[in-house]
Amino acid sequence: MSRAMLKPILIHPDPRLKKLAAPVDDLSDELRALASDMLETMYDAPGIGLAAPQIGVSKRLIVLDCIKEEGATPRPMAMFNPEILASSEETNVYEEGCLSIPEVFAEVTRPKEVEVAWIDSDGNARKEVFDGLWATCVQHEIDHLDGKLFIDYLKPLKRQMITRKMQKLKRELARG
Ligand code: K1U
Ligand code: ZN
Repeated sequence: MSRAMLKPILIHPDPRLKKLAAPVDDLSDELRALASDMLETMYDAPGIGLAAPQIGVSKRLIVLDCIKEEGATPRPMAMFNPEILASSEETNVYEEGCLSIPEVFAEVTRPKEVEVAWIDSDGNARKEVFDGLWATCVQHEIDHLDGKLFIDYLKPLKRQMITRKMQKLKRELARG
C-alpha cells in the first residue's frame, strides 16, 4: 500500500472553491487513496475537516475527525456523496474557521443536529445523526461541495473585509 501524500490547500478567493462538485459514481482505489491523502492533509494542517474542492478536486468527498481531546481515540471518517437527510429546528452557534481562510474565525448559526447519508470507503451506504461540533463540521464540509464558504453566512461588509485580507495574504505568499 502506498503512503498518503500531503496536498496543498487552496486559499480563498479561488474559483475552484466556488464550484458545485460532481458526485462520485464508482469507488476506486484511486478515490480511497485520495480520501487517505485528505485525512493526512487535515491532521497535518491541523483541522477537523476537509473537502475535496479545498485541494482542487471537484468531487463530492469530505473527511472529518472532530475528536480534539489529547489522548482520545481518533475517529477518522471519509464520506463519499454525503447528503443531509434532515436538520433540527433547534440551532447552534459556533465560531467557525476554515483551512482555506486561515486565521479567520466567525460565529455561524446552523441546525444543531443533522441526519447524514453517505457512502463509506468500503462502498457501504451509511446513515447517522450528528450533534455538536460533528454536526457543525459536517455541514461546513458539505457546503464546500456546493461552492459555499462559512463567510457566505456573514454580512457582505464583513465578508468583503475578509476576502481583501485573504487577497493580501495570497500576494504575500506568492512573493515568498
Ligand atoms: O473545512 C475546513 O476548512 C476545515 C475546518 C473545519 C471546521 C472548523 C470549525 C467549524 C466548522 C468546520 C477546520 O478544521 S479549521 C481548524 C480548526 O477548527 C481546528 C484545528 C485544530 C484543532 C481544532 C480545530
Ligand atoms: Zn472550510
